[in-house]
Amino acid sequence: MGDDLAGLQAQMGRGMSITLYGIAKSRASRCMWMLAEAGVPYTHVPVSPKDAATDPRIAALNPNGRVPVLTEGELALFESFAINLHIAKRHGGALGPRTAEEDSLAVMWSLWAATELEPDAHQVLWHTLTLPPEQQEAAVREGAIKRLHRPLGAVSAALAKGGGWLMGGRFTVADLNAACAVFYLRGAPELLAAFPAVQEWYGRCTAREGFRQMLRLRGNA
Ligand SMILES: N[C@@H](CCC(=O)N[C@@H](CS)C(=O)NCC(=O)O)C(=O)O
Repeated sequence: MGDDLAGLQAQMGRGMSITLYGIAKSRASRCMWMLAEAGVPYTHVPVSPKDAATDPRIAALNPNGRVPVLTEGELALFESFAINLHIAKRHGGALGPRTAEEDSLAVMWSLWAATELEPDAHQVLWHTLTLPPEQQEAAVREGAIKRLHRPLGAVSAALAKGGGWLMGGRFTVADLNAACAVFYLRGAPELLAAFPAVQEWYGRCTAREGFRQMLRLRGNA
């Protein structure tokens, strides 16, 4: 992205207030992490996922009836990773893409995190920590863990090539969004341990003050 375009976007974003809908124990936490990294003040409207489909404020902003939703001026956005890309581009400085190529890479890693990593990582979370033990299915968990070897191998390779970060040799929204999907693997530490480079990168991402701040909002869970 050229300096002119980035400057114009920053100018457009200045002065417009941001509101984030969704409790910290939902995918809104991803946006809380991003907003903390960018140092952007915002109003928080804590809508629980169980109320999202019937909350008229959400219905007016997200036809899917889900959180998170972020508004900035007239703009209403749903999809946690897309929200983070927006925050990074408009307010994130070096956290966002510096060139058109980096913009494409950030989108690529975000779509990859949503499609290649999140669905199976979510299964691992549900079948280790979220569901009551009697509803957890070892076969579902093991199947998901097996499939996750391929995308985790892809992160390892990208980190080796990229100097420890997914793009631009620095921590960016690409790392943040991907790490949000890896967060679902907290019930399977043995899986991450099988990918030392990913474990080390994830440790660096989650040692950041922005992540710690988000975790405190979740009650450290
Ligand atoms: N792909 C969406 C998923 C959003 C989503 O599933 N949100 C959950 C909370 S984490 C929700 O609002 N669930 C309520 C429902 O489905 O009724 C995103 O990443 O933002």
